[in-house]
Amino acid sequence: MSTDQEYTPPDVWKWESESGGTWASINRPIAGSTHEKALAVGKHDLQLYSLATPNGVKVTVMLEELLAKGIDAAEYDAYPINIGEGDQFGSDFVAINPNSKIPALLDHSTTPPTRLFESGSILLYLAEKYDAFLPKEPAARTECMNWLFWQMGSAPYLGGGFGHFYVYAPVKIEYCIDRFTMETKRQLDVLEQQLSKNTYICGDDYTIADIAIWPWYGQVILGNVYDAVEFLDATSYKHLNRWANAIAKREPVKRGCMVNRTFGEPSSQLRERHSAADFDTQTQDKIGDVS
Ligand SMILES: N[C@@H](CCC(=O)N[C@@H](CS)C(=O)NCC(=O)O)C(=O)O
Repeated sequence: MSTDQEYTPPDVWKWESESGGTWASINRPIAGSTHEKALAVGKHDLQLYSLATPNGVKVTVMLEELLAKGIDAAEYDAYPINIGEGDQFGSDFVAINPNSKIPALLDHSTTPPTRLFESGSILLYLAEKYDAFLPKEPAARTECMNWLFWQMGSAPYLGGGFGHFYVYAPVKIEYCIDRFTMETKRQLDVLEQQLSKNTYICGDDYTIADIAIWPWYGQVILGNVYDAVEFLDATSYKHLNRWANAIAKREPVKRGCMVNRTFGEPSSQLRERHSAADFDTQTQDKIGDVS
């Protein structure tokens, strides 16, 4: 890889070498599966294949919130997909998500099973299926959709832009870090202003807009993601901190953050989940695996 400041692109880009950086070994310019791999299937209707990254956490928080509301039909089996090792390019996974990214969900309550990919689509599907965390009144529902889609369009600048160049890139490039820090701080201020007038993103009620936005913006503000609290002057966003802390204290959010987690404290990792009891007995510390 060239690390020159000045780069003249060739007429036609070619995939010649790894680009460097933390995720270089899994980056490819082509889609599709690379190997045959069957996925395990558990006993519940909902089968989740994911990882506890912010995009994955959106779905596990939603499922744990539904269960906490007493909606037992939302019971689910969750299996970890190791994106660092290329599990997302296995044949069964690609059949659920042709885009090869977690989270992916199969709903076996329909025939044939319904495949779901894209965290926003999954949240909306679950909210409609179980009639929860989505306002019914048309104007309120539209506002919730506005923020859900805001997240889907905005978070790639935070994750793929800021996070990539601040944390993962093989070299620190001032231009890139400046560009995406500017945009990230603008987005944080969008949320700060919205939350200065509302308890939750869309008003008085906690909705799938909060469930989509918190795993990225809430966790960046709290320092759980990217360790950039000081760099972003995150404590200066008072309303955003109030909201982020309130959501972090919810028990279903704490549980959702543990599911399919393969990093961090062993007691915080419930790599595979099949029932609520697993939180008490199956975390990495309890099963004696601290790898
Ligand atoms: N827009 C997608 C983004 C999903 C996504 O980027 N997932 C990442 C992990 S956070 C992934 O699976 N990366 C693997 C890869 O790019 O190969 C969603 O919200 O579901």
